[in-house]
Amino acid sequence: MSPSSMPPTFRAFVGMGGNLGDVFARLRSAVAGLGQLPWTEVEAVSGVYQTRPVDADGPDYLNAVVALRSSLGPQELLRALLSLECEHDRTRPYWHAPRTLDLDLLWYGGVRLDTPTLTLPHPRMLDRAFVLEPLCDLIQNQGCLWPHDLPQPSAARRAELAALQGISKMESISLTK
Ligand code: PH2
Ligand code: MG
Ligand code: MG
Repeated sequence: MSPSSMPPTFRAFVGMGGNLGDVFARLRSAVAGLGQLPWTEVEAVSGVYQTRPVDADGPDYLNAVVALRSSLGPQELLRALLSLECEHDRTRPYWHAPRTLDLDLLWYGGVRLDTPTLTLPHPRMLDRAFVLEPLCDLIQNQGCLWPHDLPQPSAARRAELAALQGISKMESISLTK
């Protein structure tokens, strides 16, 4: 395809998490799956964080955030994320039930959307340490740009959320190596 007929690409951030079974293996497999989606490239993958369940029960979660470039539209990307969840044995027995793999579209190119199945940007993304800390890891350590249309939380706010919600970076493991 000549450059002029290439579809435009957009940056997106996807939140990943799980707290059932071999979550680390499923997060790794999900990163590979994201990289195999059509018209989609994984730009960067954050560190892995162990986090206490927020408004949920069950064991601690592992969470991470992935930066993508994609020519899929936001609804197409959402459908692809839901199929990847299914391929990784995701079930939904009740609201916020423990899960093998959760893939949430957090932010997509500054697009604002409010539909029954997708709200962009994700309405709680800046209030959850399990999203904010991996996102800040991508910005501080991997050269990603902060989503241009979102307010950047102060260091004090980040520390407050981290202390309230309980989060620690698992320095010894990586989803890409
Ligand atoms: N996801 C939820 C609810 N609570 N808590 C943690 N620590 N990590 C999550 O990914 C998470 C949660 C709903 O999707
Ligand atoms: Mg979620
Ligand atoms: Mg979800």
